[in-house]
Amino acid sequence: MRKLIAELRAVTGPAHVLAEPDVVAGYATDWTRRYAGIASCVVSPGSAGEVADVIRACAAHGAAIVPQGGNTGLVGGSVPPPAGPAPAPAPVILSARRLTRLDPVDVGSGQVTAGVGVTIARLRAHAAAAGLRYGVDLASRDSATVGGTIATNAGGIHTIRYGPTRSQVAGVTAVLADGSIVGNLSGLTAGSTGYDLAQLLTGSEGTLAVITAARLRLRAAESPAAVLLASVAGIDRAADLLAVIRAAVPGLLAAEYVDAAGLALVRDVAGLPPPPGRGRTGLLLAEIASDRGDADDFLQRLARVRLPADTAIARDVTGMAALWAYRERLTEAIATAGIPHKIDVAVPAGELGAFRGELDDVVLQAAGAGGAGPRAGPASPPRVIVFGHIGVGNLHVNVLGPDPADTSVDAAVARLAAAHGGSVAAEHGVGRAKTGWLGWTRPAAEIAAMRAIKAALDPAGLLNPGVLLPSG
Ligand code: 2HG
Ligand code: ZN
Repeated sequence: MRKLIAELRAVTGPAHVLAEPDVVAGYATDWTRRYAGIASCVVSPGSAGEVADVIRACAAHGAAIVPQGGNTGLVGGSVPPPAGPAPAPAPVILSARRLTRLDPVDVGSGQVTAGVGVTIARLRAHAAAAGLRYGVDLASRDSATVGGTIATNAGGIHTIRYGPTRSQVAGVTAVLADGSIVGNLSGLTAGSTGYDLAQLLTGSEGTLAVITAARLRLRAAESPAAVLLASVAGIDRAADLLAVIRAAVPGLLAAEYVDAAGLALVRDVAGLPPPPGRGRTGLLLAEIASDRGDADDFLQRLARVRLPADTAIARDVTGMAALWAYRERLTEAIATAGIPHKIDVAVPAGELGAFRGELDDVVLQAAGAGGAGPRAGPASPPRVIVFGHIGVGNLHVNVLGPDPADTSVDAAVARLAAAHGGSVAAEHGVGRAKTGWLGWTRPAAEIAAMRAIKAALDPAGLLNPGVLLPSG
């Protein structure tokens, strides 16, 4: 191991290989604190060439590589497993921290080239300064990176308008497991010459190659003209109201849901004032773009929609941010209440009510059957919080209470989503958490095809082993 670390230091310079156990442990633990592993060191290469040399050195020593961006992942995909197979050296975390080059915006093509370590907040500000917009935004924008969001095909709050990260990726450069550098950043929209590497790597969670830079599509600038916050008694009501708003007002930039339990918690932890309504029901938040730059246009359209009487509409930046706070501060609020089970799923619009209707019983049953044993049950009933990007059927089910090491609740909720025609993973990736559930929605032939691709590109299984694909 010392020899590998010395070789890595020779590649990047000694300052860019961290091996102090305390420091490494920080990188080896994910945002949830639920997934923590063992790594031998953290290496931060400063160029694609250095990434290639790092990969070659690791391969020579049989050390696995865990690519890592902002480490804001929630499914264990950006951290190593608790213990590697006995004789093999512990994995090396390959951090994107120094791959932060951000080229000037190419206004002609409406694209920009960014290193994988660039944060989403920086990218968005950079695009905005050029009068354009990057289509992906999410609450973890200050830490989440271009690389991590490509690896997981992250969605975020504007998926309803611009699609997930996949829709923004026009090209990548990446280093394969044998150290060869591939891809291109030309951003040619017309250029079809076979397999699309950039799209293959998007959502591959670091298992096929290490992406070093990306060519990203930007959108025309469109600022939110208003944020609307309505109190709704449950997710099916939220879905109904959203359908009406959507039909009346084209150009929704976001459509988000927070249930009553989430609202109570975020108000309590973040000290937020009561929202519109009695504050005891759930919330539907819609962010509306003014399609013609005419700020009053949408109000006339909204006037035709029968909104709940106490709906709040904010049109100034401060007012809009105040309404967003009920949604945006929820993840951090939940983290203060314990280590949650976070189950990111997709459910078809028509099934949202039925899914929610069955959810509490499913959680209760799974929690009872989990670590505490069927008769004992957990000490107190699990707290179920449901929120997320309702406009694209992406729900974040958070459950507090059951032992973080017990995955019964997670599996049961994912199974319920699959039973309703949804997906066991929507925008957070599969990570280490969900590999065993892929077969619930992906046919065996598709999983076999994914395995064949993995075997072709990474025959020694060095790139993020144990992530995305089920072992065995
Ligand atoms: C969000 O939409 C993130 O805020 C995090 O995807 C979701 O905390 C979660 O479960
Ligand atoms: Zn989300």
